[in-house]
Amino acid sequence: MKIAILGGDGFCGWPASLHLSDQGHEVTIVDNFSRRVIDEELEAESLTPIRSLSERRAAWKQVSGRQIGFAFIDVAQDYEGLLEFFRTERPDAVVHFAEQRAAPYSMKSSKNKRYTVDNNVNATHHVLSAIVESGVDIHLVHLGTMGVYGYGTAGMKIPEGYLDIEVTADGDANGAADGEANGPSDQPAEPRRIEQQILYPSNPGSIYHLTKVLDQHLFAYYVKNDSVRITDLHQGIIWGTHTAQTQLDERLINRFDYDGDYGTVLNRFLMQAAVGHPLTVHGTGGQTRAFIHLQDMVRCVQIALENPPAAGERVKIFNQMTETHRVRDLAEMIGRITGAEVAMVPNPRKESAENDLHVVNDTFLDLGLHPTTLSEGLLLEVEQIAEKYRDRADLSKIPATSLWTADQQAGVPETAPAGPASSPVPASDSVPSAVPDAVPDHAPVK
Ligand code: USQ
Repeated sequence: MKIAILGGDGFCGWPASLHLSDQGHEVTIVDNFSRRVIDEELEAESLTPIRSLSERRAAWKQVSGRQIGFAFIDVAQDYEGLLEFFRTERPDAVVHFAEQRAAPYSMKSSKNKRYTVDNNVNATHHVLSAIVESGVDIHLVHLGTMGVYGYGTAGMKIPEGYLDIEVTADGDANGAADGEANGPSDQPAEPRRIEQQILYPSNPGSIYHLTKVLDQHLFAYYVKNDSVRITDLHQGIIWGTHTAQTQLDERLINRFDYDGDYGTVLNRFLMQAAVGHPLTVHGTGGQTRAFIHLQDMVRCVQIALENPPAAGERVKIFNQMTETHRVRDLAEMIGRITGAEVAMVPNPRKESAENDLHVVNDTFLDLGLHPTTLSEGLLLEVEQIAEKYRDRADLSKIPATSLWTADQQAGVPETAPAGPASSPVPASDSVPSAVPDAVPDHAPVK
């Protein structure tokens, strides 16, 4: 299959590109390096030393004998470039990872909120519009989030995208209300019960999550009007950093975000344990979330590509998660196996202090996913990766300081160490080595 990976230089996009290339697909990455630019803006780079995309692609060719193509396109801003790309490349499938993905980053300021909405909603709409205008029969696979549902369960398992509902129509067969005149037969009818399926009511917890809700409506419309074939993957929190391919060569290494904006909870706790920082549990730690290992993510994307919806079929929605955990339970478990201290810090987010979460994920299991669930061995493996690169960490970047409202407080532990983890990193080293790759290059490079 010919597959374009939008956002293929990022945390999910890079390992997915490698996995699909390894499967024998013809992969082209489309990226504008926005994630590397944000690294510079936040002065918080990946804990692992990621290479420039050109070096990554060259290393992959050397290791596997396979080529990954590249086109520099800002999907959110350069509609014509994207359209031209679809027309000339004619991909069978597009995997859309090209969105700003951090909730805390999206909540930092009004500028960040506007950037996240503009970037994410424009990117998704440009992709849909360009698929229709190009006339190419493309299956779109989009990385969505479990966060579109919110994290309450209303006493039931969260279904895969659609909720069964039943409405009562109290009019007669012609829709007139009881007692209303309605032509020849003016007999009130028995109330009728009508079954329907609707998109599960959304309840996003950040501007970032809200953009994925808006995406869902764009998808529903383009399926209805243009019969675009779309799969939306409602993904939980990723943990882990390696896949089978990223660990083949140091130059293929994936990102490891640990900072307060981009680091996600389980990887952050493992990194914090590795560098001797207290584990930063926000609030009571009663938040329950869905998780999936990075290796399962790439496999799920492959399964989704192999099982496209038919033209005219509604958006296929898969819950891309394998297990749920409560934040404080994770912290306690990591504290137990690593000896790390657990710190309860103020919650910088406006979110429920405690919630249950039960989720249906039957589609991927039925299609052959064998989940990689949390195990001590795998957790320690992630901690060891963090330990290996601990000298690159800037501990002052660990606490989450992006506040959801002025009423929240930063998640800073009372005993937090600050500054570099051990040997200081010279300031010049904090500039990502990959910047030369950010030079615009509109032609796909094969
Ligand atoms: N949390 C802590 N301590 C920390 C970091 C986070 O207690 O040091 C808590 C947060 O307050 C939150 C939970 O852990 O209650 C999850 O936070 P997170 O940063 O791991 O995850 P989130 O902001 O929800 O976003 C991440 C990804 C996003 C993806 C989402 C899937 O960044 O792209 O869509 O996970 S989900 O959470 O299922 O919506």
